[in-house]
Amino acid sequence: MPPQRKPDQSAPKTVSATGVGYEGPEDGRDPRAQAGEFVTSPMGVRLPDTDHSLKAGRRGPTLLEDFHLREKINAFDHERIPERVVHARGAAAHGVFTAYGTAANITRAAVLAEKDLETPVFVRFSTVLGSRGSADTARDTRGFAVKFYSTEGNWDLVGNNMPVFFIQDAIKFPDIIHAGKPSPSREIPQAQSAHDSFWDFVTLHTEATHHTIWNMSDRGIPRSFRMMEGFGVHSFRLVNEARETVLVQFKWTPKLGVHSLTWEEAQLAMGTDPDFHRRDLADAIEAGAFPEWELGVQVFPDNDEQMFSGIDLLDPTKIVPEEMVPVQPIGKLVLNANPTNYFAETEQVAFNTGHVVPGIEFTNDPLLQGRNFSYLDTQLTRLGGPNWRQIPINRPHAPVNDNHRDGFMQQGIPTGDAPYLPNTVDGGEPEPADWEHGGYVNVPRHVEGDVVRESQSSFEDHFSQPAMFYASLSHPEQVHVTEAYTFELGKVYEREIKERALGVLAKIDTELCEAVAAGLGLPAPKPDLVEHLPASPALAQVTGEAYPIDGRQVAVIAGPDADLAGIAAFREAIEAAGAQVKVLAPVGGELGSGASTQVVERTYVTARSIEFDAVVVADGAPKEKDIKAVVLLHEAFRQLKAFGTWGDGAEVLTAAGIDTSGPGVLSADSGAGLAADLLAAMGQHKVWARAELVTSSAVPPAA
Ligand code: HDE
Repeated sequence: MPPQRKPDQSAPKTVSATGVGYEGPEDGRDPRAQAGEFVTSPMGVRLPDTDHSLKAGRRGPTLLEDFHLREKINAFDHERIPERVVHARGAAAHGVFTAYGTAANITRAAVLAEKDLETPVFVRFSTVLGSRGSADTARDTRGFAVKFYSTEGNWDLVGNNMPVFFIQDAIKFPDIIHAGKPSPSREIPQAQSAHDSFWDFVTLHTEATHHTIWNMSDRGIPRSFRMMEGFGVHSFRLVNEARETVLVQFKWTPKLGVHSLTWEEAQLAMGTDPDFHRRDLADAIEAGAFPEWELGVQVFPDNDEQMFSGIDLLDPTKIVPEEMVPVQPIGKLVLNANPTNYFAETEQVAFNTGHVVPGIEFTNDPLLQGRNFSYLDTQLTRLGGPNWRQIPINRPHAPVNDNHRDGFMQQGIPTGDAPYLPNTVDGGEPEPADWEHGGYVNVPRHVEGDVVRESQSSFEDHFSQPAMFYASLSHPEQVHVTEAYTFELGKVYEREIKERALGVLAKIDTELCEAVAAGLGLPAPKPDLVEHLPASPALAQVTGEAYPIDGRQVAVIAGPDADLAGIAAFREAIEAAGAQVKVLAPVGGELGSGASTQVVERTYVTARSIEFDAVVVADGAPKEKDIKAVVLLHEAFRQLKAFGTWGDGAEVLTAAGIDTSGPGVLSADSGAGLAADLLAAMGQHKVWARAELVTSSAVPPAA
């Protein structure tokens, strides 16, 4: 008989970080929340005064024995941790992932395979380049990182809102990030790619062309985190119960459709509301408009070549068009709760591509292989030691018996005397788990080759897919791409870099290249077009399809004489469809009197166009011309927002110089009557028929 586990050798009592037992909330207060009745020291000593330090006399020196002063200042001095080296700026939410069961034939991972299984998740969205305090709406790729607290361990799907990456090999990651981050000498510009070193890099490493054109497209300036796709980028290997494997690429499809800001909105938001995306996510969840995505996979045979129809599945700068391999839905994600504490959750969450569960394995994509090292490594600096896994937001929900010991800030109190295997001292436990017991048993993978610093020749095609991407976009999106290149390259000082960039565009599309060259005042190089696959309609975001409008915002311009009953009826109809109304008047306070009043939610001073998806003028709104109101209307018009009026509201638009018969300017007899048409217009996201009217004359629209 092997010896049995020893009884607990009197370890400290199980208590929370605040010293209170975990038994459950006392008086409805969560014992972990540090929200008890009395203020205490970190040791739990109740304090009579936290505003005065202990002094020898009212005017005397402060005493060293003032432990409260020293502990308070000491804790404050160490509140900051290093921000993430990339993706520093982010916002997150809790939610649930429900598997459809449709993936059961391709993976044994319960989180994906088990029909109706609900797995808790934590999802963090981010920008890449900006520091933690930068603005949300900078033109950039967005991170889309999902931590699944599955019954078989944590799985992290650490993706982006774009399906391709700048580089093909992890060894270049420090270089692309050094080139994209602010200049080492002046530390500007913040959170932007519109500077010399970024364009220097991407025109010298032309494998970056595909990701760069995605960044220059509307995907670089999303309207909301809720309206972005997400992609795993790499091919992953899935393994089913029969130990058969397939390669897959993951995609998140948002229920609300993929929508973007205009560049003007993005720029304005950087100043007027740098928290634009963070606020939108938190507000929507608080209002019950829970963001939703469907997870899908493109499935490929796992053969020796790891190619599909000439497209290298190990090259993260390539996609396989959905028209060639459709995305098969396998589950649904709903975000239903905001974090309680930004630092404890959103800042301390640690994602790692190396967090996988049985049934999900890696491929030899050289970018993925490097990431598997990096994400584990970075947490040591960021979170201060190996026990970052024990921080509440990072803990698996599956039992952990890892035999790891000690280290800074150990939170566990391991019992037992044999943290090694095999052992007899602790009765042989914990035991290794084989396949039948849910162990992470790798499916054998054949590997052989010479040791070389080289990549495969298929990695040398840098231009055919960017050309396909551009050809696939709708006309307004192509115009935006032209404007974005013209803006970004217009901020570059070195002529040689701009010329190199034009040389790249000459391979993608002649009109794009000529329009950008014209905007830069440089000669367009001769066309040098590459061949590409047929356009992929799935890549366009402006398709004419209508989408739900959950959480969208409508401004109603009103004043003391406005039709309050009409506003109430309008609000009811808009809110019933899931959007929100904000009443805007020249000054704050309440409109009306008696039983029918209306609180002014925004004033001409506090409102800015970027807050709203549509602008409506109520019957009876003030006719006096106010420059702030005129600016708001003009901006909203240029930003392609739907307009609506009822009664004499149209006069306000006319006085501001807006053509009430123009595209996307609706009118009705009553507030209720306007609502249905306005909702339909908002479902299209923007008034695309107005796009031509608001394009800068300096940028000739692409044909
Ligand atoms: Fe990351 N990346 N990355 N990345 N990445 C990090 O991990 C890295 C790459 C992505 O919300 C870091 O914990 C390398 C591709 C997201 O916390 C770091 C390479 C994709 C997030 C890191 C890549 C991503 C990160 C910084 C090239 C899309 C934010 C802090 C081989 C598929 C996660 C941290 C969050 C964060 C390294 C490339 C997405 C340093 C070396 C490709 C969404 O480990």
